[in-house]
Amino acid sequence: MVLVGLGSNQGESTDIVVAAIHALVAFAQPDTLRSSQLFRTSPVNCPPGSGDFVNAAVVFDALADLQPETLLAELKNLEQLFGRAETYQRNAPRELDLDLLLFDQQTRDTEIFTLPHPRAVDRLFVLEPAAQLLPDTIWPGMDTSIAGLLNELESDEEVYALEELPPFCIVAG
Ligand code: PH2
Ligand code: MG
Ligand code: MG
Repeated sequence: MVLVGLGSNQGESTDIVVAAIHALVAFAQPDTLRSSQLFRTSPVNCPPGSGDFVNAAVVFDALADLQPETLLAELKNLEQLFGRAETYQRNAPRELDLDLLLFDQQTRDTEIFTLPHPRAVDRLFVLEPAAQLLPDTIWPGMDTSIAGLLNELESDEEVYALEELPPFCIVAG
């Protein structure tokens, strides 16, 4: 099971996120990809003047032999394909951000990346969509389910479900 977080706050964010959800099917076993609702969220730790985000999450069964390292590189390719430019400004507005949140119960702590995604559990814009998909999944190293983490999180982030429907299996919001 792979959990990916999607975000966009530049360009046609809803269209970009929906198109990116479609693109992720390429890494999924047939008919396994499910999407959360789309959410409009207030920017967290972003430069002044940054716009709201569209956020979502998807879960799928990874193709056989797909490793987290390979998937991470593919996600980066997709970000660039959707127009994301390299920048040195932290959390600068971006057309597409694809974060590898979970890959089964695997963990990594290398130069390239940390798995599970280290900041995910502090962020409502991640946990809210993730909890629609995998409420009972235990977060590796935390002894708590995603629904439990969401429940415990104290946050002043604004996170609203959008009317637009994601292209796949819709989870009750
Ligand atoms: N991503 C960030 C930083 N801040 N805020 C929101 N609302 N949504 C995001 O996806 C997001 C963010 C870094 O990737
Ligand atoms: Mg991110
Ligand atoms: Mg990212």
